[in-house]
Amino acid sequence: MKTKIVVGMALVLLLVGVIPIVSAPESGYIAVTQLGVTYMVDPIEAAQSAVGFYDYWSASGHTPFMEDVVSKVYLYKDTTTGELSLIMHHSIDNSASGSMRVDFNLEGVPPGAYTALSDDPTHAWNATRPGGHEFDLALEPEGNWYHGANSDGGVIGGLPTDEAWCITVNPDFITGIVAWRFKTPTGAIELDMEHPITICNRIRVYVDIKPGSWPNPLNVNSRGVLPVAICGTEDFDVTAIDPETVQLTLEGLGIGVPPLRWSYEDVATPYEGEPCTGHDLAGDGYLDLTLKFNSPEVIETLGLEDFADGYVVIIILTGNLKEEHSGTPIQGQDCVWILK
Ligand SMILES: [Ca+2]
Ligand SMILES: [Ca+2]
Ligand SMILES: [Ca+2]
Ligand SMILES: [Ca+2]
Repeated sequence: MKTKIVVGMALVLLLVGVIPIVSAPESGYIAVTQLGVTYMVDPIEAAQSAVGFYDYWSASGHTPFMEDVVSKVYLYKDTTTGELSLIMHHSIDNSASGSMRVDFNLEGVPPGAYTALSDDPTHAWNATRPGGHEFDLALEPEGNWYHGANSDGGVIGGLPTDEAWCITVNPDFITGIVAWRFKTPTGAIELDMEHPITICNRIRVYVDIKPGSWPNPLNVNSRGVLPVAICGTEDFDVTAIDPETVQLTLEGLGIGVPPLRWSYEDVATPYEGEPCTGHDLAGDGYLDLTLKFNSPEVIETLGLEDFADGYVVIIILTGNLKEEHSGTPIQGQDCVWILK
């Protein structure tokens, strides 16, 4: 047993240096979905409020991400307070590209979120909109923007980080804007301007691939089943999960593999260390949802045979709670060690 643990740790130390590890947020996971493809995203972070970051003056925002005739959406975290916001902006101050009209119709904005900023705060151009602002969560559509030579946009503040929610943005790019992007800390996701996006904060669940063992070797020629547990805790009853919605996938893959069958048994203990480290503990007194996946199907659909021998791959599990628990989205992850 001691030898096995040492080998496992050596493996992790060897591989962590060369493999991009996606760090797990403390409370949830944020996913952006458009046309069936889901991307995991992190918020932009800075030590100031979202309104301060938007830097509204001269009828325009002045964030570092503003771009002529391009619309951007992103999540923003104020590291001094932890407040999570959603920032939207279109084009730039002093644009010479002519006028622009954009509407955003939002659905699913969670309770507690509020209109933190409207660019612009006065709405003189549209007499049919009852006073208020160009961006206002109390109006329909929430975003109703027109500008000549400046930016437009808005900020939603107060998004809960410890509960699940999904905001859908239905865009209507009427004139002027030529591209739409979701900005991330490392780049941007190019969005289709004709279709809505859904931004979801999911409840984090603890996942254990091959419960009771670590590291989790997966031979790409395996013909059997891959056991996976979703761990129950003092605060989380796994019978709230709808097992039929559970899938294994990879980040950004867009498709997943459902389980063959499932049952309820105490076989695993949550592991709270760094991603792609683990333990071989079995039951802890809390009931787990145990799922069996068809190994060849997982290997083929996730393309695991394309990884080199010895690679450690992050496997993502997604699903939903049952309808009586509002169908709340859940997500967790664990890693497999590819063997050939
Ligand atoms: Ca305007
Ligand atoms: Ca403006
Ligand atoms: Ca395991
Ligand atoms: Ca357990």
